Amino acid sequence: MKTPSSTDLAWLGEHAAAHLPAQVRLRADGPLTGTIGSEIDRLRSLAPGVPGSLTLLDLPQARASTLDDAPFEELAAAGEEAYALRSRGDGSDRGDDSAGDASSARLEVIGGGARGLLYGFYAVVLGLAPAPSGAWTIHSPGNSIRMLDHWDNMIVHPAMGQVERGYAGGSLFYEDGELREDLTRVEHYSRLLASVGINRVAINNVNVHAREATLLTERLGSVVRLAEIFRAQGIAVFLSVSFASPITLGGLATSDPLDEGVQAWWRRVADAVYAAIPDFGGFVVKADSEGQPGPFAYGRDHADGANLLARALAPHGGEVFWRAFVYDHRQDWRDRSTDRARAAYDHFAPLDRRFDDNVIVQVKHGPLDFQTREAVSPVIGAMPTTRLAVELQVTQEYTGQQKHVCYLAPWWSENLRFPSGEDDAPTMAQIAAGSAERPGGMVAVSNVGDDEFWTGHPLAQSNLFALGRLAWDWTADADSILDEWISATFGVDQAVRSTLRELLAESWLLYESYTAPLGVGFMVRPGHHYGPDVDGYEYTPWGTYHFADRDGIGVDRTVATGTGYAGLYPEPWASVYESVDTCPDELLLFFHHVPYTQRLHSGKTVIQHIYDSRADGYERVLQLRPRWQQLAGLVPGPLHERVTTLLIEQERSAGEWRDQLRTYFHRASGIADETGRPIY
Ligand code: GCV
Repeated sequence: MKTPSSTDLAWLGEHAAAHLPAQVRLRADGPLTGTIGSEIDRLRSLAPGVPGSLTLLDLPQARASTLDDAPFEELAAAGEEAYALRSRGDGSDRGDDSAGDASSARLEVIGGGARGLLYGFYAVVLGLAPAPSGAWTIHSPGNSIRMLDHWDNMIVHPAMGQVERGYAGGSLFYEDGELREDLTRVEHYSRLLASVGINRVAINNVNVHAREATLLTERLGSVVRLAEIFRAQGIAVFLSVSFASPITLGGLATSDPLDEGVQAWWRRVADAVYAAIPDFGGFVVKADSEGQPGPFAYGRDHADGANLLARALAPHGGEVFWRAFVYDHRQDWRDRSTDRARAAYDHFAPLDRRFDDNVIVQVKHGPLDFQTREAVSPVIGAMPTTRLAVELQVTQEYTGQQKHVCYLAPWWSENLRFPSGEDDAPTMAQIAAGSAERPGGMVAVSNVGDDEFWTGHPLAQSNLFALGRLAWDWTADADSILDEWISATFGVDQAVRSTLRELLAESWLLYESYTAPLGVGFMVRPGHHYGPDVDGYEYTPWGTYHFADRDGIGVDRTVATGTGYAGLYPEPWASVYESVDTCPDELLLFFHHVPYTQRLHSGKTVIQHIYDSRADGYERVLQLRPRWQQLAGLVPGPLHERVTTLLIEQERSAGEWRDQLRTYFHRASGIADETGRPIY
């Protein structure tokens, strides 16, 4: 564990507490039951005892109280994660010191259940929920699944490190192959997660190695301890499990999902897990993907595989998160007919209706792999009777690895708001959210490690915060979420706020501008995936190609002449993407192979766009550091230093991207940059 830290270095620190009106005190209103109850009691005890009050009541307490005008029935209908909020007394919405006579300020929060009460408390502390004076407002999550997956290994993996695609140090949970002794930071982390509404967490890598596989059996005690911590914040713990566990852990000869011995083994294991952790969440599974074992080995499909585990968990109320990230990672680059983008659709869409009720198919938001820009996965609209969760990547594998500033909420919002068809067709987020009978939601890969700032790049905390906020309400505006995060973390100093807004708000588009162009993706250094390497993946088996030659670039995914991928979308998208004329510029090379002289809707040719945006992007990166320098003395010194160091690396890396891409495409196309800027 690096320097011990606290929530002070994140959004639940001193600035967040400042959202509580100075005059408001937390008042105990009787004991709550259960461990979340103890947590709420603890939170109540944190506030200063001064005039005014914050009343925290759960529904039964509220019904028995004097708050007889509260919206009890509506709140009960909104569910146990909902809360009702009202401010009274000083006319201010959050009891801002400057507003009115705050000595009589009073905030009242009623939780639909214990979790709702906890969320209501955090919303007040962080200033997340407007509470108009006098009127009750009810807040409830738009998704019932709001989950973070950790790709943490117990043992440091020789190639992937301790946290696969982790850029914030080692694991928060494990050290030297065992659970950490001191789990104080896990407690802090669980509060950070609950404060933005996360209610599920998976505690080990989906690539399940030998040691981590034993969390299911001989190391279950570690899971019990983590579950105790997360339970206090209303968060259910999940394990990533290996499909081959009956063989590797159980000594069976097979893990065939239709084998009765295998079924009995999973039932026995699930029974033992629930005996130790009665509120255990369930399993996350990566099967038949990048070398992980799965049902294909036995001629079975992914519904057979998922239902095997679902049936072992069902008697206990557990869930299986079954990942749709299934593709051939040993493809021959010479084979132009195989398209990795199609794979999840081809494997999963035909299985709609086959999954048990407690299976959630977890689908990456794009068909490739968390690229800076790619199309929306067509799987999400193709499985109407299956419970789904959209998978996002908070850890910045392809988006700057927490060395580059890259606020991802605008990118996630764009995906979540994507309309699945014509007119009133539901958005991707609405489809994933599902219904009361078949609830789904959002899952994301965490960006947190044992780093003192939690996320390596302190500004990458904004992504963790935003993920929770969007999982709670996918319609929330990315800029407003950014403002919430800034005020909770850094307070309300105007200079700090406007600088951070400038640095972060458009940082995803900035990152896109100097990396792989126009939706073509990848072009990163194989293995670690950081920095430019245009042909790094071009002749590999991973299915991640750009097909650039002297005449043109891009992947032909049309129905007419390409892989047919564009035809997997409903209208209008199938037609929009099929034609070069209507395909959006930013996805042109994702869907089409075009000559360098192809004109974009922007009026530029493809080649001039590549030249210009890489050079302009780099120039804009150079403006970040001077801007950040203005905050010296206004934000904590160590944090300022860390960001400064990382901005220097971002400049270096963006320069490398600029020069490699401009030079590569000049050499490939032989076409001059009309601005005459340097090419090597
Ligand atoms: C956990 C990408 C990453 C892998 C990751 C995989 C996945 O391919 O590079 O490290 O493995 O996605 O989502 O399973």
